[in-house]
Amino acid sequence: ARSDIDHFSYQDTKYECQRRTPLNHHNKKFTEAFEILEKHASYIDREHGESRALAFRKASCALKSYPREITRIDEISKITHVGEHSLRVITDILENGYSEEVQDIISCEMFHVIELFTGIYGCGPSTAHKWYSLGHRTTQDIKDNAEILNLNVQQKYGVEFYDDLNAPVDMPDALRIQRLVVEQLDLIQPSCSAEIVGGFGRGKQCGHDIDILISHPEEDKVEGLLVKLVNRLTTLGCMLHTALSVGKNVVRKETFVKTKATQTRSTMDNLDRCFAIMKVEKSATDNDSCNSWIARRVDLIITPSSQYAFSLLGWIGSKQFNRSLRLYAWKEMKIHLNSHGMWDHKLTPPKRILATDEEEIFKALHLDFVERKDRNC
Ligand code: 8DG
Ligand code: MN
Ligand code: MN
Repeated sequence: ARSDIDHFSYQDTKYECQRRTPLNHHNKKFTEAFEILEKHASYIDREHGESRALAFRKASCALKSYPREITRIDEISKITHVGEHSLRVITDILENGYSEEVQDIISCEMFHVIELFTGIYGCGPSTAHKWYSLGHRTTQDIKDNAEILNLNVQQKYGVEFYDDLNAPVDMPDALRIQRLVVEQLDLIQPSCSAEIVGGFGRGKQCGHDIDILISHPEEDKVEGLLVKLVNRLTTLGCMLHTALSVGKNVVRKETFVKTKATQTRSTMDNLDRCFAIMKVEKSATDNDSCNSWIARRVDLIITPSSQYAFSLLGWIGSKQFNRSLRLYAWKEMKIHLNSHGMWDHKLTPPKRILATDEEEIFKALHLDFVERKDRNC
Protein backbone atom coordinates (compact mmCIF):
# COMPACT_ATOMS: atom_id res chain seq x y z
CA ALA A 1 0.00 0.00 0.00
CA ARG A 2 2.91 2.29 0.67
CA SER A 3 4.92 1.41 -2.42
CA ASP A 4 4.45 4.96 -3.71
CA ILE A 5 6.90 6.28 -1.14
CA ASP A 6 9.41 3.45 -1.32
CA HIS A 7 11.39 4.99 -4.15
CA PHE A 8 12.41 7.87 -1.91
CA SER A 9 14.08 5.26 0.31
CA TYR A 10 12.06 6.45 3.28
CA GLN A 11 11.05 3.62 5.61
CA ASP A 12 7.49 4.26 6.66
CA THR A 13 7.65 2.28 9.87
CA LYS A 14 5.24 2.10 12.76
CA TYR A 15 8.01 2.67 15.33
CA GLU A 16 10.80 5.27 15.22
CA CYS A 17 13.31 2.61 16.31
CA GLN A 18 12.78 0.81 12.98
CA ARG A 19 14.34 3.60 10.95
CA ARG A 20 17.24 6.03 11.03
CA THR A 21 16.76 9.54 12.35
CA PRO A 22 19.93 11.60 11.77
CA LEU A 23 20.70 14.84 13.59
CA ASN A 24 21.11 16.77 10.36
CA HIS A 25 18.18 16.35 8.05
CA HIS A 26 16.46 18.14 5.19
CA ASN A 27 13.21 19.41 6.67
CA LYS A 28 14.12 21.78 9.49
CA LYS A 29 11.60 24.42 8.44
CA PHE A 30 8.82 21.92 9.08
CA THR A 31 10.24 20.19 12.16
CA GLU A 32 10.92 23.54 13.85
CA ALA A 33 7.25 24.41 13.37
CA PHE A 34 6.23 21.03 14.81
CA GLU A 35 8.45 21.56 17.82
CA ILE A 36 6.61 24.78 18.62
CA LEU A 37 3.23 23.11 18.12
CA GLU A 38 4.32 20.23 20.33
CA LYS A 39 5.43 22.55 23.12
CA HIS A 40 2.29 24.63 22.80
CA ALA A 41 0.12 21.52 23.04
CA SER A 42 1.83 20.28 26.18
CA TYR A 43 2.07 23.73 27.83
CA ILE A 44 -1.29 25.23 27.10
CA ASP A 45 -3.86 22.56 26.36
CA ARG A 46 -3.52 20.49 29.47
CA GLU A 47 -6.59 18.35 28.81
CA HIS A 48 -5.73 16.81 25.41
CA GLY A 49 -2.23 18.24 25.35
CA GLU A 50 -0.24 15.04 25.76
CA SER A 51 -1.78 13.15 22.85
CA ARG A 52 -1.65 16.21 20.57
CA ALA A 53 1.98 16.80 21.54
CA LEU A 54 2.78 13.17 20.75
CA ALA A 55 1.13 13.44 17.32
CA PHE A 56 3.31 16.47 16.43
CA ARG A 57 6.40 14.76 17.79
CA LYS A 58 5.74 11.67 15.67
CA ALA A 59 5.18 13.77 12.55
CA SER A 60 8.40 15.63 13.28
CA CYS A 61 10.33 12.35 13.73
CA ALA A 62 9.02 11.10 10.37
CA LEU A 63 10.19 14.28 8.61
CA LYS A 64 13.61 14.04 10.26
CA SER A 65 13.97 10.57 8.73
CA TYR A 66 12.84 11.70 5.30
CA PRO A 67 15.91 11.56 3.03
CA ARG A 68 15.34 14.81 1.13
CA GLU A 69 13.59 18.15 1.37
CA ILE A 70 9.83 17.92 0.98
CA THR A 71 8.66 20.18 -1.83
CA ARG A 72 5.21 18.77 -2.63
CA ILE A 73 2.48 17.74 -0.23
CA ASP A 74 1.62 14.57 -2.16
CA GLU A 75 5.10 13.21 -1.40
CA ILE A 76 4.23 12.75 2.24
CA SER A 77 0.45 12.66 2.34
CA LYS A 78 0.50 8.90 2.85
CA ILE A 79 3.18 8.71 5.51
CA THR A 80 2.06 7.09 8.76
CA HIS A 81 2.34 9.56 11.66
CA VAL A 82 1.85 12.62 9.47
CA GLY A 83 -1.80 13.18 10.35
CA GLU A 84 -4.38 15.60 9.03
CA HIS A 85 -3.38 18.48 11.27
CA SER A 86 0.32 18.05 10.51
CA LEU A 87 -0.40 17.91 6.77
CA ARG A 88 -2.26 21.22 7.05
CA VAL A 89 0.76 22.82 8.71
CA ILE A 90 3.12 21.49 6.03
CA THR A 91 0.76 22.69 3.29
CA ASP A 92 0.71 26.19 4.81
CA ILE A 93 4.49 26.34 4.95
CA LEU A 94 4.81 25.05 1.39
CA GLU A 95 2.26 27.54 0.06
CA ASN A 96 2.94 30.65 2.17
CA GLY A 97 6.39 30.08 3.59
CA TYR A 98 4.99 30.00 7.13
CA SER A 99 2.20 28.52 9.24
CA GLU A 100 -0.33 30.95 10.63
CA GLU A 101 -1.03 28.66 13.55
CA VAL A 102 2.66 28.70 14.50
CA GLN A 103 2.82 32.49 14.04
CA ASP A 104 -0.12 32.88 16.45
CA ILE A 105 1.67 30.81 19.07
CA ILE A 106 4.90 32.79 18.66
CA SER A 107 3.06 36.06 19.18
CA CYS A 108 1.32 34.80 22.33
CA GLU A 109 2.85 36.20 25.52
CA MET A 110 1.75 33.27 27.66
CA PHE A 111 3.66 30.80 25.46
CA HIS A 112 6.90 32.74 25.89
CA VAL A 113 6.50 33.08 29.63
CA ILE A 114 5.75 29.36 30.09
CA GLU A 115 8.77 28.61 27.88
CA LEU A 116 10.89 30.93 30.04
CA PHE A 117 9.68 29.41 33.33
CA THR A 118 10.02 25.79 32.24
CA GLY A 119 13.64 26.69 31.43
CA ILE A 120 14.15 27.10 35.19
CA TYR A 121 15.64 23.91 36.64
CA GLY A 122 12.97 22.18 38.74
CA CYS A 123 10.00 23.96 37.11
CA GLY A 124 7.56 21.98 34.98
CA PRO A 125 4.58 23.22 32.95
CA SER A 126 2.07 23.15 35.82
CA THR A 127 4.28 25.23 38.15
CA ALA A 128 4.95 27.58 35.24
CA HIS A 129 1.20 28.02 34.73
CA LYS A 130 0.69 28.72 38.42
CA TRP A 131 3.37 31.43 38.41
CA TYR A 132 1.97 32.92 35.21
CA SER A 133 -1.56 33.05 36.62
CA LEU A 134 -0.19 34.86 39.68
CA GLY A 135 0.98 37.59 37.32
CA HIS A 136 4.69 36.79 37.12
CA ARG A 137 6.42 37.32 33.78
CA THR A 138 10.19 37.24 34.28
CA THR A 139 12.78 35.15 36.14
CA GLN A 140 13.47 38.29 38.20
CA ASP A 141 9.79 38.24 39.30
CA ILE A 142 10.31 34.67 40.51
CA LYS A 143 13.56 35.58 42.25
CA ASP A 144 11.94 38.55 44.00
CA ASN A 145 9.02 36.41 45.18
CA ALA A 146 11.01 33.31 46.16
CA GLU A 147 9.60 33.31 49.71
CA ILE A 148 5.94 33.75 48.81
CA LEU A 149 6.15 31.24 45.95
CA ASN A 150 7.77 28.76 48.32
CA LEU A 151 10.43 27.73 45.78
CA ASN A 152 11.97 24.30 46.32
CA VAL A 153 15.74 23.86 46.45
CA GLN A 154 16.05 22.98 42.76
CA GLN A 155 14.02 26.00 41.68
CA LYS A 156 16.13 28.29 43.88
CA TYR A 157 19.27 27.07 42.12
CA GLY A 158 17.42 27.21 38.82
CA VAL A 159 16.69 30.90 39.24
CA GLU A 160 20.07 31.71 40.76
CA PHE A 161 21.99 30.15 37.85
CA TYR A 162 19.38 30.69 35.15
CA ASP A 163 21.74 32.21 32.57
CA ASP A 164 24.51 29.65 33.09
CA LEU A 165 22.15 26.68 32.98
CA ASN A 166 20.45 27.93 29.82
CA ALA A 167 23.69 28.54 27.96
CA PRO A 168 24.35 25.50 25.74
CA VAL A 169 26.97 23.03 26.95
CA ASP A 170 29.63 22.22 24.34
CA MET A 171 31.82 19.17 23.84
CA PRO A 172 34.97 20.67 25.47
CA ASP A 173 32.87 21.29 28.62
CA ALA A 174 31.61 17.70 28.53
CA LEU A 175 35.16 16.36 28.17
CA ARG A 176 36.35 18.56 31.04
CA ILE A 177 33.69 17.13 33.37
CA GLN A 178 34.42 13.60 32.21
CA ARG A 179 38.14 14.07 32.93
CA LEU A 180 37.38 15.37 36.41
CA VAL A 181 35.07 12.42 37.14
CA VAL A 182 37.63 9.88 35.85
CA GLU A 183 40.39 11.43 37.99
CA GLN A 184 38.27 11.14 41.11
CA LEU A 185 37.06 7.63 40.29
CA ASP A 186 40.67 6.46 39.91
CA LEU A 187 41.32 7.57 43.47
CA ILE A 188 38.26 5.71 44.81
CA GLN A 189 38.11 2.58 42.67
CA PRO A 190 40.65 1.94 39.89
CA SER A 191 39.48 0.59 36.47
CA CYS A 192 36.09 2.30 36.48
CA SER A 193 34.70 3.44 33.14
CA ALA A 194 32.94 6.79 32.63
CA GLU A 195 31.25 7.21 29.26
CA ILE A 196 29.59 10.37 27.98
CA VAL A 197 26.02 9.42 27.07
CA GLY A 198 22.89 11.48 26.26
CA GLY A 199 22.89 13.88 23.31
CA PHE A 200 26.71 14.07 23.05
CA GLY A 201 26.73 10.29 22.66
CA ARG A 202 24.46 10.73 19.62
CA GLY A 203 26.83 13.19 18.00
CA LYS A 204 25.23 16.45 19.13
CA GLN A 205 27.71 19.32 19.35
CA CYS A 206 25.90 20.98 22.24
CA GLY A 207 23.30 20.11 24.80
CA HIS A 208 21.49 21.21 27.94
CA ASP A 209 23.49 19.01 30.31
CA ILE A 210 26.24 16.40 30.53
CA ASP A 211 25.25 12.77 31.12
CA ILE A 212 27.95 10.38 32.34
CA LEU A 213 27.44 6.62 32.74
CA ILE A 214 29.83 5.00 35.20
CA SER A 215 30.59 1.31 35.62
CA HIS A 216 33.27 -1.24 36.58
CA PRO A 217 34.17 -4.60 34.98
CA GLU A 218 33.51 -6.35 38.31
CA GLU A 219 29.81 -6.48 39.15
CA ASP A 220 29.92 -5.52 42.84
CA LYS A 221 32.65 -2.86 42.63
CA VAL A 222 30.07 -0.17 41.90
CA GLU A 223 28.28 -0.63 45.21
CA GLY A 224 28.52 2.53 47.28
CA LEU A 225 30.54 4.20 44.53
CA LEU A 226 28.21 7.11 43.86
CA VAL A 227 28.20 8.46 47.42
CA LYS A 228 32.00 8.28 47.56
CA LEU A 229 32.33 10.05 44.21
CA VAL A 230 29.86 12.79 45.08
CA ASN A 231 31.54 13.30 48.47
CA ARG A 232 34.92 13.75 46.79
CA LEU A 233 33.55 16.18 44.22
CA THR A 234 31.82 18.10 47.01
CA THR A 235 35.06 18.31 49.02
CA LEU A 236 36.82 19.63 45.92
CA GLY A 237 34.21 22.41 45.81
CA CYS A 238 32.84 21.34 42.42
CA MET A 239 29.25 20.70 43.50
CA LEU A 240 26.76 23.55 43.77
CA HIS A 241 23.74 21.30 44.22
CA THR A 242 23.20 17.54 44.27
CA ALA A 243 20.10 15.35 44.25
CA LEU A 244 21.03 11.74 44.92
CA SER A 245 18.99 8.64 44.39
CA VAL A 246 20.72 5.54 45.72
CA GLY A 247 19.91 1.92 46.49
CA LYS A 248 16.68 1.35 44.61
CA ASN A 249 18.26 -0.94 42.05
CA VAL A 250 16.16 -4.01 42.63
CA VAL A 251 16.95 -6.23 39.65
CA ARG A 252 17.00 -9.89 40.59
CA LYS A 253 18.29 -12.70 38.40
CA GLU A 254 15.16 -13.62 36.49
CA THR A 255 12.46 -11.06 37.06
CA PHE A 256 12.40 -7.33 37.40
CA VAL A 257 10.78 -6.28 40.65
CA LYS A 258 8.64 -3.26 40.01
CA THR A 259 8.76 -0.68 42.76
CA LYS A 260 6.55 2.37 42.96
CA ALA A 261 9.25 4.46 41.31
CA THR A 262 9.45 2.24 38.22
CA GLN A 263 5.73 2.35 37.67
CA THR A 264 5.30 6.11 37.76
CA ARG A 265 7.39 7.17 34.77
CA SER A 266 8.39 4.97 31.89
CA THR A 267 11.73 6.71 31.25
CA MET A 268 12.72 6.62 34.92
CA ASP A 269 14.95 3.80 36.08
CA ASN A 270 16.31 2.74 39.44
CA LEU A 271 20.02 3.09 38.80
CA ASP A 272 22.05 4.96 41.40
CA ARG A 273 22.20 8.47 40.06
CA CYS A 274 23.05 12.03 40.98
CA PHE A 275 21.42 14.98 39.27
CA ALA A 276 23.87 17.76 40.00
CA ILE A 277 24.72 21.35 39.28
CA MET A 278 28.48 21.54 39.02
CA LYS A 279 31.00 24.35 38.77
CA VAL A 280 32.91 23.98 35.55
CA GLU A 281 36.08 25.94 34.84
CA LYS A 282 35.68 28.25 31.91
CA SER A 283 37.86 27.73 28.89
CA ALA A 284 40.27 30.48 27.81
CA THR A 285 37.91 31.57 25.03
CA ASP A 286 34.95 32.22 27.36
CA ASN A 287 36.27 35.60 28.51
CA ASP A 288 32.89 37.35 28.47
CA SER A 289 32.68 37.72 32.24
CA CYS A 290 34.98 37.91 35.25
CA ASN A 291 33.66 34.62 36.65
CA SER A 292 36.24 31.84 36.35
CA TRP A 293 33.58 29.12 36.33
CA ILE A 294 30.15 28.41 34.92
CA ALA A 295 27.30 26.35 36.45
CA ARG A 296 26.42 23.21 34.47
CA ARG A 297 23.78 20.49 34.85
CA VAL A 298 25.45 17.10 35.18
CA ASP A 299 23.82 13.66 35.47
CA LEU A 300 26.02 10.94 36.95
CA ILE A 301 24.61 7.43 36.60
CA ILE A 302 26.11 4.22 38.02
CA THR A 303 25.39 0.79 36.57
CA PRO A 304 26.72 -2.71 37.33
CA SER A 305 28.43 -4.46 34.40
CA SER A 306 25.61 -7.00 33.88
CA GLN A 307 23.20 -4.11 33.16
CA TYR A 308 25.68 -1.95 31.25
CA ALA A 309 24.42 -2.50 27.69
CA PHE A 310 20.85 -1.72 28.74
CA SER A 311 21.79 1.37 30.74
CA LEU A 312 23.91 2.58 27.82
CA LEU A 313 21.07 2.12 25.34
CA GLY A 314 18.64 3.87 27.69
CA TRP A 315 20.87 6.81 28.49
CA ILE A 316 22.20 7.39 24.98
CA GLY A 317 18.60 8.22 24.06
CA SER A 318 16.92 9.99 22.50
CA LYS A 319 13.92 9.88 24.77
CA GLN A 320 11.61 9.28 21.83
CA PHE A 321 13.88 6.60 20.38
CA ASN A 322 13.74 4.70 23.65
CA ARG A 323 10.02 5.17 24.05
CA SER A 324 9.47 3.65 20.64
CA LEU A 325 11.98 0.86 21.29
CA ARG A 326 10.30 -0.11 24.56
CA LEU A 327 6.86 0.08 23.04
CA TYR A 328 7.97 -2.03 20.08
CA ALA A 329 9.60 -4.58 22.39
CA TRP A 330 6.44 -4.95 24.44
CA LYS A 331 3.79 -4.79 21.71
CA GLU A 332 5.57 -6.81 19.05
CA MET A 333 7.79 -9.16 21.07
CA LYS A 334 6.21 -9.32 24.58
CA ILE A 335 9.61 -8.30 25.89
CA HIS A 336 9.86 -5.86 28.78
CA LEU A 337 12.86 -3.59 28.13
CA ASN A 338 14.34 -0.88 30.37
CA SER A 339 17.73 0.51 31.48
CA HIS A 340 18.29 -2.55 33.70
CA GLY A 341 17.67 -5.39 31.28
CA MET A 342 15.04 -7.21 29.27
CA TRP A 343 12.59 -9.93 30.18
CA ASP A 344 10.74 -12.27 27.86
CA HIS A 345 7.11 -12.35 28.98
CA LYS A 346 6.12 -15.00 26.44
CA LEU A 347 7.41 -17.40 29.07
CA THR A 348 6.00 -17.95 32.55
CA PRO A 349 7.67 -16.92 34.69
CA PRO A 350 9.25 -14.22 32.51
CA LYS A 351 12.83 -15.04 31.59
CA ARG A 352 15.64 -12.55 31.65
CA ILE A 353 17.55 -12.12 28.36
CA LEU A 354 21.18 -11.14 28.83
CA ALA A 355 23.18 -8.85 26.54
CA THR A 356 26.72 -7.50 26.71
CA ASP A 357 26.40 -4.79 24.06
CA GLU A 358 23.78 -2.74 22.20
CA GLU A 359 24.00 -4.96 19.09
CA GLU A 360 22.85 -7.99 21.10
CA ILE A 361 19.81 -6.10 22.35
CA PHE A 362 18.74 -5.13 18.81
CA LYS A 363 19.34 -8.72 17.69
CA ALA A 364 17.19 -10.15 20.47
CA LEU A 365 14.43 -7.74 19.42
CA HIS A 366 14.75 -8.77 15.74
CA LEU A 367 15.61 -5.19 14.77
CA ASP A 368 18.28 -3.85 12.43
CA PHE A 369 20.97 -2.11 14.44
CA VAL A 370 20.53 1.67 14.52
CA GLU A 371 23.75 3.66 14.96
CA ARG A 372 23.79 6.16 17.84
CA LYS A 373 24.00 9.12 15.45
CA ASP A 374 20.74 7.91 13.87
CA ARG A 375 18.76 7.83 17.13
CA ASN A 376 18.01 11.55 17.11
CA CYS A 377 14.21 11.36 16.96
P1 8DG B 1 20.34 17.23 25.80
O1 8DG B 1 20.78 17.01 27.21
O2 8DG B 1 21.48 17.35 24.86
O3 8DG B 1 19.39 18.37 25.70
O4 8DG B 1 19.52 15.93 25.32
P2 8DG B 1 19.59 14.47 25.92
O5 8DG B 1 20.95 14.20 26.49
O6 8DG B 1 19.09 13.53 24.90
O7 8DG B 1 18.50 14.52 27.07
P3 8DG B 1 18.59 14.18 28.64
O8 8DG B 1 17.38 14.78 29.27
O9 8DG B 1 19.89 14.58 29.22
O10 8DG B 1 18.39 12.59 28.75
C1 8DG B 1 19.35 11.66 28.31
C2 8DG B 1 18.75 10.29 28.21
O11 8DG B 1 18.60 9.65 29.45
C3 8DG B 1 17.35 10.29 27.60
O12 8DG B 1 17.37 9.58 26.39
C4 8DG B 1 16.47 9.56 28.55
C5 8DG B 1 17.45 8.82 29.43
N1 8DG B 1 16.96 8.55 30.79
C6 8DG B 1 16.84 7.29 31.32
N2 8DG B 1 16.35 7.37 32.58
C7 8DG B 1 16.15 8.68 32.83
C8 8DG B 1 15.65 9.36 33.96
O13 8DG B 1 15.33 8.76 34.98
N3 8DG B 1 15.60 10.72 33.85
C9 8DG B 1 16.01 11.38 32.72
N4 8DG B 1 15.93 12.71 32.66
N5 8DG B 1 16.47 10.75 31.64
C10 8DG B 1 16.54 9.41 31.70
O14 8DG B 1 17.15 6.26 30.73
MN1 MN C 1 21.68 15.28 28.17
MN1 MN D 1 20.37 14.43 31.40
